[in-house]
This record gives sequence, structure tokens and C-alpha cells, in this order.
Amino acid sequence: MNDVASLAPAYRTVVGACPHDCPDTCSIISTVDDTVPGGRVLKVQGNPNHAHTAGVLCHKVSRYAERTHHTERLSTPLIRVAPKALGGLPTGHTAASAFRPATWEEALALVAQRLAPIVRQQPQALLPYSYAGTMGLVQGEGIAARFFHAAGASLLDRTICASAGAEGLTHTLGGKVGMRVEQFAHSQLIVIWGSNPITSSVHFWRHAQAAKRAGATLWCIDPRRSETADKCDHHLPILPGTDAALAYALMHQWITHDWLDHDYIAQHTLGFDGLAQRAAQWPPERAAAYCGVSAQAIVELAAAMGQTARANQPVAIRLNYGMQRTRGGGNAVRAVACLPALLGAWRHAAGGLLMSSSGQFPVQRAALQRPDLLGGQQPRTINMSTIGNALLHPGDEVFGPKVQALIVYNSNPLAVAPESAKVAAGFARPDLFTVVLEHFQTDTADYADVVLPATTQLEHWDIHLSYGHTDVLLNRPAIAPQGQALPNSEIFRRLAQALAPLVPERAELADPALQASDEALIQSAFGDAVSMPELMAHGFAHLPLPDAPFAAGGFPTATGCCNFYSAELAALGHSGWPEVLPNYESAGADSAYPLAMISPPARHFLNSSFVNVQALRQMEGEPYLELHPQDAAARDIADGSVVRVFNQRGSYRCVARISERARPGVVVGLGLWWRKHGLDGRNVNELTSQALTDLGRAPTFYDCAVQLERA
Ligand SMILES: Nc1nc2c(c(=O)[nH]1)N[C@H]1C(S)=C(S)[C@@H](COP(=O)(O)OP(=O)(O)OC[C@H]3O[C@@H](n4cnc5c(=O)[nH]c(N)nc54)[C@H](O)[C@@H]3O)O[C@H]1N2
Ligand SMILES: Nc1nc2c(c(=O)[nH]1)N[C@H]1C(S)=C(S)[C@@H](COP(=O)(O)OP(=O)(O)OC[C@H]3O[C@@H](n4cnc5c(=O)[nH]c(N)nc54)[C@H](O)[C@@H]3O)O[C@H]1N2
Ligand code: SF4
Ligand SMILES: [Mo]
Repeated sequence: MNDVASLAPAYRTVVGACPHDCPDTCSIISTVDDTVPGGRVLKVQGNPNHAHTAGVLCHKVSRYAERTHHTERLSTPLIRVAPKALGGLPTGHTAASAFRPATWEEALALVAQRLAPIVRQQPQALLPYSYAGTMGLVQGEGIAARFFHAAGASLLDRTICASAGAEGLTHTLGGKVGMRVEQFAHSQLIVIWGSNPITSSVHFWRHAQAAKRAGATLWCIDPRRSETADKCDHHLPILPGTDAALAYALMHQWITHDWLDHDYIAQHTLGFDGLAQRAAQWPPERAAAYCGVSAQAIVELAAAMGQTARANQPVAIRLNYGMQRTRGGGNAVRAVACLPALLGAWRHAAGGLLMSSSGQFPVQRAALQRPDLLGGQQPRTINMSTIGNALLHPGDEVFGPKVQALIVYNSNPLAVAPESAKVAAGFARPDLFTVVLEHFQTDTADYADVVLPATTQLEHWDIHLSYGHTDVLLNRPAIAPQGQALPNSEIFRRLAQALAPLVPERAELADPALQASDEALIQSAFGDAVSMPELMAHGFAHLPLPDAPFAAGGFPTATGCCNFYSAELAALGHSGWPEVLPNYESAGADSAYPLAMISPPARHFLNSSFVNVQALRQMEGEPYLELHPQDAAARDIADGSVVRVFNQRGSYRCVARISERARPGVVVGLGLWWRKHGLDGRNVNELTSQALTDLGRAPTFYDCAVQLERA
């Protein structure tokens, strides 16, 4: 056998897609050693053939081999043997003693047996809980959605990240649409607003840097002097939750100096007069006091944008999620989304705004999720952002039945959901039956009755859209499932098989749609809109889209205009124009909790994922709180000392880092550490609240007043 194949190297490369909740959705190449049984990934690299990835990955996914082959990967199903407790594992227990390994047959039989009476009698007492641990359409809401629909479970309102901004944008531009990301390289002025791309979307940052090298000016609007702010020409450290006032002050200046594009406004916008009336109430001095920055900085930003636009040069806004996590977040996004139309910036391919591109993808959600399996019933919807309250609700006429069973996948709610004390109390309920599909023994897995090991992206098939660019990506498995792990899709198929015979009256559970293959789901995800041969050949396919989508108007709103005034919002009882809404929690000297706390992502983690990857954890160090030297001095807090951070909801201790990255009055608890890594077994979400945003029913993580003291 001395043919060519036998001489081929043992290493193989496989093209896939990064599954993480990041706008960049990179095309990845895994190098696999097949001499190890099942295959071992040696390295994961960026695909040089995919233009947006450009051969580069972030630090996190460059460490994907370490995460995938981690010694702590869950390798078998686990069944709980110890009682539940606040903290998940009772005192004296480790995960190894609190759970025992089981076979898939035993674990799934147990889950089916526990779910059967609920699904038979009160199916809405069953709740899925999932988010974007993987953004894959197959391993996300594919077979899982079909399973919960067939069971008649409660629906989950998936609001934890982006829904305030999404609603704000949709009521203004008509959808999650905007500039093409690669066009930022050609902008003349870029405002990076509520976004920290060096951390959160490094591939966008590449385009911003290219623009800067070509002479563009970069502005950053962020309460924190982020890594991105360091690299921009100007930084406006505004107070959290004051963005709408700043946007109105810019409009005030553009109207005063007549830097408007009257023709664009007349032809392609709706509601200018009402907008102008509101803008008149925000002269720079008033906005400066409200936003906590100088009036001069506001005037300069307004002039830079206005005059660049007047010189017929492209002005672009990279708007992101940092600004939408306060009470008025939806209105703030609306106010900012009005700005490009006022300047006529959309006339240029490199002008306008980008928040999310995901609305451009023709995803066939009904084909994937099969809401018809509900059989015409309309179960209640529970908001994931108030999971603490939901789990503690005893049930009544309005709420419906008490939640009795919960299946968690692609999410780690104990670490990421607000007001963790309530989340923990809910999960600790002895009468709640909880199943967790995971890679690792997370904070949430600690509260499970049954833990089921799931495959990672390197072990399963999937198909992806992106919320930063406009390519579809295919993910091929590079290696066999590790240990006994199974793809989410396969776990839900097997669960349906185990449950269907126990609940024969719910015939939908035996529907063949619940046994569809991953390949079939991939085929149905985009219908004919994407060429499968192209995807199979390259691993990605471009959507055919115009470069300057709104150069001649044509917004996907009902009016075709950029809606300064939204009739839909007016019908819901809002004024219809963007409004400046103060935060729920006012910090400041006269408050018992005088400091505003924000908790944006850490660079080397992705939400609470990667926290257990040693190389990345070393780069982040330990959970800490950044505070300005003035705020530290006022409390006699030394750099590196342990502080107690507290408010009416709770407290946690961490290390203080005195830094001018924090502005006076605002403290920053970076990153979503696992609770179990915190000094008290808690993290920053112990202090955040379950109050919801003005639009989109989203959490208000950055609308949180706290106090600190030496611990
Ligand atoms: N490395 C890394 N990358 C990530 C993530 C991660 O955890 N780590 N998470 C991913 C996910 S799920 C998301 S949603 C995105 C989030 O990433 P972004 O969309 O960039 O949003 P945030 O990081 O929440 O906030 C961005 C910046 O806004 C600032 N900010 C906070 N409050 C306000 C405010 O009221 N107004 C203004 N103007 N700015 C404010 C913060 O200080 C922060 O620097 O990143 C994704 N990418
Ligand atoms: N204080 C504060 N809280 C926040 C934020 C903040 O800025 N500040 N950000 C919020 C935002 S923007 C978001 S998006 C949420 C994110 O919250 P989550 O969506 O919960 O994100 P992660 O913490 O990354 O948890 C995802 C989990 O899914 C698992 N997972 C990944 N792939 C798979 C898979 O294929 N199968 C299964 N079964 N599991 C998988 C991972 O191991 C990981 O434990 O957090 C929110 N929480
Ligand atoms: S996390 Fe973002 S930047 Fe990193 S590899 Fe994935 S898509 Fe690319
Ligand atoms: Mo997010």
C-alpha cells in the first residue's frame, strides 16, 4: 500500500465557524492530529480566505484547543446525589461528590420520567432557558425549539443581551440593518458609541484603524476610558445612561449651525419637527451637566460631524450595546440612530451607522423551529432577564403555573442573569427539576438535577449568520465528540424519543420533525437564499447586498423613511419620538449608593465562557473593580486591597484597582467571572437589578447604583 494517501501527513485541516456571541463570526481552521483516537485539535487559526476574518482570531478562540480538550470537560451524564443548597453544592461537597456518573439511557430515562407528569398536566410549568453560548442555528433553537413546542412548554423571551437596542433600531431604521462593516475603512469620521471593539469586535476595529491610517478621526463615547478610547483621537466619558441627551445636543448644534441635509430629511425621514423641538431643549451646556462632560467637548463633536458631512465626506457611527443596558437604552439607540439621516450620511457607502447586521439574513425561523408543533396553542412567555423572579413565583392566574422544570442549554444564568441572589434562590428550590446541557461544571450546572455533556463547535455541524458582517458560515466538525458528549440537537432528539411514549396524548412529541438530522436543519436554515455548494466548498457565502443601502432612502420601515417619529411606538403609548429617560438608579452625592456601576465584558473572556481556560484566566488575573483615585481616596481604599461593594440587593467582595480608566462617580466591574471564582462565591450580578429597559424588555445591567467600603 504505497499509494499517495499513505504518505499524506497525519494532520488534517477543517474549516468551521466561531460559534461565540461576538459580532465577528470568524471563519476558523482547525488543525487535527488523527493519530489520536477520535482526533485531537492541535490549533485553531483564522481563515485567511475569509475577508472579514483575514486570518486572525482573538486571543480567546486562539486558545480553543485548550478549551475543547480541557481536563475539566464534562464527559458523562451526571445525576445529582446531594441535596440542593444556596451556592449549588452543599457545604463540604465538590461536584464529584454531589453528582454520580450515569449512562445516557439512565439519565434520559430519569429526565423523561420527571418531565412526563408535567407535560401531561401542565406543560407550561416546563421552561427552556438558553441564549447564545453557541450562535449556531442548529445547536441553538433548532431541534430544541421543536422539542419545547411539541411539549407545549412556556416560551422564553430571549432579551438578555440586545433586545432594547434591537427594538430601538427597528422602530427607527426598520430592522437590524445598517452599513456594511468593511465600509468603515473608508469613513472620514467614526464615532464609536457604547462599544469597546478592541475587546468585543476586534475585526471591526481593524477597519477603524485602516480608516485612521487614511486620515479619519475617531471619537469614542464611553463612561470608561476603555482600551478603544485609548486609541481614539477623542474620548467623551459620559455618565452611563445619558446618551440620548448627548444625541439631542448634537442635533441642537446641527440645527443651530444649519449643518443638516435638508433634502435627505425632506425625502427620507419622518417627524423632523417634533425631533427639532426636543433638540431645542438640549443646548450643549444643559447636556454637558446632564452627561457629565464639558460643553466644549460636545460642541467639538457636533462641529466635527456636522462639518465633515457638509464637506461631503462620510461620517459613520459604530453603535453598540454598552448604551442600551440602562432604563432608557431603547430610546438612546433611537436618538443615536436618527443622527446619520439628519446629516445625509447614508448617501455614502462609508457613512451611516451599524449596530447589528443580523436583520439582513433571510433566516427561515419557522422552518427551523416549527411553531406549528404547538398545535395552535399559545403558551405564556417568560422573560429570561427576570428569571430570578420567575423561579420564585408561586404561580397565580396572571403568571400561570409555578415553574416546575427547567432545561438550560447555551447559557450560564447563575453567572450572567441580574440579581443573582434571587436567581440562586430560585435554582436552589428543592421542588424544581433542572437539567443543564454543558461543556463544563459551571455555576448553573452546580444547581442541576441532571447534567448532560454537550459537544463543542469542533465536534458538531452548524450554520451561522452574523450580527457584525453579512456572510453565512458553515461549521464542519473537526473531531469526534469528546468523551460521551452529544450535540444539543441529538440530546433533544433522544429526549423526545424517551418522553414521547410516556405522554402519548401529545402526539407532536413523536413527530418526525423532532428526529430531523443536523444536515436537514442546515439545508432548511436559509432555504434557497444561500448556495449550499458554495458553503460546502468555502465554508462561507456572501449575501448579495448593496454597498450604500439607504443612499436613496428605502428604509425597511412601514413608511420607507427613517422614523424620527414612530407611529408604532405612539400606538403603544410612547410619545413616538426618542425621549431622554433618566436611569432608574441615580447615583451621586445625595444617594445612599453614590457610585454608578457598569460591568462590561473582559477582553479575554466571552461573557462567562473561557473563564476556566487557564491561559486566559491568567491574563485577566482575578475579579476586580476599577475606581477613580478620587473615589478611592474618599473611602481610604488602597490599590489592590479587598473592597465590599454593596447596594440594597446584596454585596460582594473583590479587589480594588485604582485607575483613571474609571471616571469619578463610576466604578467598573469588568467581566463575567463565575460566581465560584469570587471571594464570597458571588459576582457582579449580585448587585444588578431585574428592572427592565424602556423598549425590548431587556436587563439594565449598567443602571446600578452601589457603594463601596474597605473589607
Ligand atoms: N472579549 C469579549 N468580547 C465580547 C464579549 C465578551 O464578553 N468578551 N461579549 C460579546 C457580547 S455577548 C456582546 S453583547 C458584545 C458587547 O460588546 P459591546 O457592544 O462593545 O458592549 P459592552 O461591552 O457592553 O459595552 C461597550 C462599552 O460601552 C460602555 N458603556 C457602558 N455604559 C454605557 C452608556 O450608558 N453609554 C455609553 N455610551 N457607553 C456605555 C462600556 O464601558 C464599554 O466599554 O460583545 C461581544 N464580544
Ligand atoms: N453584569 C453583566 N451581566 C451580563 C452582561 C454584562 O455586560 N454585565 N452581559 C450580558 C450579555 S450581553 C449576554 S449576551 C449574556 C450572556 O450570557 P450567556 O449566553 O449565558 O453566555 P455565557 O456566559 O458565555 O454562557 C454560555 C454557556 O453556554 C455553554 N455552551 C457553549 N456552547 C454550547 C453548546 O454547543 N451546547 C451547550 N449545551 N452549551 C454550550 C458554554 O459552556 C457557557 O457556559 O450575559 C449578560 N450578562
Ligand atoms: S470570539 Fe469573535 S473575534 Fe474571537 S474568533 Fe470568535 S468571532 Fe472571531
Ligand atoms: Mo451579549
